[in-house]
Formats: sequence, C-alpha cells, structure tokens
Amino acid sequence: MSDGNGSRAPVTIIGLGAMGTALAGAYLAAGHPTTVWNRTGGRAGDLVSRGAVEVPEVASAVAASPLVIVCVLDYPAVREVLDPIGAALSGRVLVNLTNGTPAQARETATWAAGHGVDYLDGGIMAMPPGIGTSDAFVLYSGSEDAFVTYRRELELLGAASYLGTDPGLAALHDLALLSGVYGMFAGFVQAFALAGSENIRATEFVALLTPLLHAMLADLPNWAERIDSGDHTTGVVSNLGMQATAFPNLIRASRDQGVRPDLMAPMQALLDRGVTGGHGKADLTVLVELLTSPAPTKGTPA
Ligand code: FVH
Repeated sequence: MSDGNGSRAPVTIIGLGAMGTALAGAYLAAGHPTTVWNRTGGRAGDLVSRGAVEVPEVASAVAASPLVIVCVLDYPAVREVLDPIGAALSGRVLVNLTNGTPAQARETATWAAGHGVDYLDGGIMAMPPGIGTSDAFVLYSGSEDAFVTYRRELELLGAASYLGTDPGLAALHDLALLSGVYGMFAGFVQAFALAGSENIRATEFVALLTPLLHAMLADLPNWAERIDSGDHTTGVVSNLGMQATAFPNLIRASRDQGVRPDLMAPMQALLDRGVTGGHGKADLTVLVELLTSPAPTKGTPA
C-alpha cells in the first residue's frame, strides 16, 4: 500500500532470526521504512546499516507501522511477545509468518480479534536466501481485507497465495507441504546411509538418485488424480502387494549393512496393513485412505 505519492508503507518486523532478517532485508531493498525488534538485541547491525530502525521495546516497534510482521521460533514465542502489547496492536494489520499448527493459528486469530487487530496467518515456503526471489511463495489465510490492502507488500517476499478466511488454512497447507518435504528428506537420509555403507561416495550416488526422483515426481499428478477419484485399482502398474514384498529387502539390507532402518519401518507397517486389508492389487495411493482411517484393533480386518 502506498500513500498515492509513491511513498512506501512503513513495515515492522518482529523477530530477527535467519528468516526475520531476510524479511526485513526484502522491505529495505524495496525502499520501505522498516522498523525491527528482536528479543535479544544486537542482531540488527547489518539491517540498521541498510536503513532499518531498531527499537528496544516491542510496543514502540508496533507503534511505528500499520503493518506488523512477526516471525519468531514458534507460537508460544509469538504470544509471549504479543500478549502484553495487544492494545498497542489494535487497529493494525498483524501478519504472523511463524510456523505452527492450524489450531494455534486459529487461537491467535481469536486473540487478535479480541484486541481489534486485523490478523493474517502465513506459511513461508522458502528458505531465507530465497526471500524476495521467484523461488519463494508464501501462503496466507485469515483477514481478506488485510491481504488485499497489503498484497503488494506481501508480494515482495515471494508469490503470495490467499487460501481463505479460515486462519488455519495457511498452516494446514504449510504442514502438508512440509510433510512431503520431510518424507523426502527421510528417504535421502536412508538412501545416502545405505549407499555409504559400501563406501559409495554421496557425490557419485546423487547422480543416480536425482534422475530417479525426477521420474517419480513426474508421476505425482497421477497420484493426485487417483486420490481425488478414489479409484486406486484401474490401470495399476506397480501394485501394493508387489511393493510390500520388495520393501522388507530394504529393511533387511539396511540391518545387514549396519544401517538403522527406523525411518523406513513405519512405511513397512502401512504397506502390510494394505495387504492384510485386501488392497494388494491396488495402487500405493490407497495408503492415503488407510492413513486417514483408524488403525484396526487386534483381531479385526484392516
Ligand atoms: N529458516 C528457514 O529455513 C525456515 C523457512 C520456513 C519458515 N521457517 C519458520 O520461520 C520462523 C523463524 O525461523 P528462523 O529461521 O528465523 O529461526 P531462528 O533463526 O532460529 O530465529 C528464531 C527467532 O525467534 C526468536 N525467539 C525465539 N524464542 C523467543 C521468545 N520466547 N520470545 C521472543 N523471541 C523469540 C529468536 O529471538 P532471539 O533468540 O534472537 O532472542 C529469533 O529471533 C520459524 O517458525 C520457522 O519454523 C523458517
């Protein structure tokens, strides 16, 4: 939002960890008057030399701008910082880019509404060096007014997607996306450990792993089609029964090689549940349904 004379809206950033520092840097680079506050002082040196104003009191930081962005470690930290200054935040837009759960986002939105604060929750889908580049995107939910009013400022951080008025939606999407990422990281860890157990250098092995993962990723839209349609059995080329038979080899070989199979064991349990539940001929996508249905108790079918 500009004042019509082209001057930039003042922005306050609360939290100067790796991410908060990157956020503040993006606003400085775009010419916004930027006020910063961090629990531990002395972290704003570079930002101050670029024009940021560092203030010692969080209430003064909030008073400096109509748009306040908080990005600290977790939601308990958000509340620790903001609870005492609800009155100072009143009438302002608060954008919370701290990682948390949908329930925490909704609770914080309720707290904000009780103090007359226009609340937008967000999930940053980028690492700090990606902020302000075309690689970054940020998910938002909560106050649509806040999103529309400050869309231009939010776009400075990365592509901005508004998901709806339920403040928990951004956190839900964020955590679902991170589940995909961490599932992949778990696979990376296991793959490099198993290859490394025979002294295969990671830099050689990655040349094999990367194209395989690209091929698997190309199949992801087909997964999505199956999941949305609920049809897990038409045109299956790699059925669950076959995979449940091959997968234990991965666990056995890991043990034989002195590599802990802990990261893979839950997948084995789910595959086995699919087979005992009669889904051996189905695609792996059926596991999504098994994951969202209660685990069977002993003696009952899956
Ligand atoms: N960095 C990343 O790659 C990811 C990318 C996606 C989004 N996440 C989330 O962003 C939040 C902040 O992450 P961060 O990388 O800035 O984290 P740190 O560098 O560890 O800095 C933590 C800041 O939080 C402040 N803080 C912690 N506890 C409190 C508290 N009780 N009261 C006030 N501030 C607190 C800490 O302050 P200080 O220790 O310097 O005094 C830092 O400013 C996070 O939710 C990620 O999941 C980052």
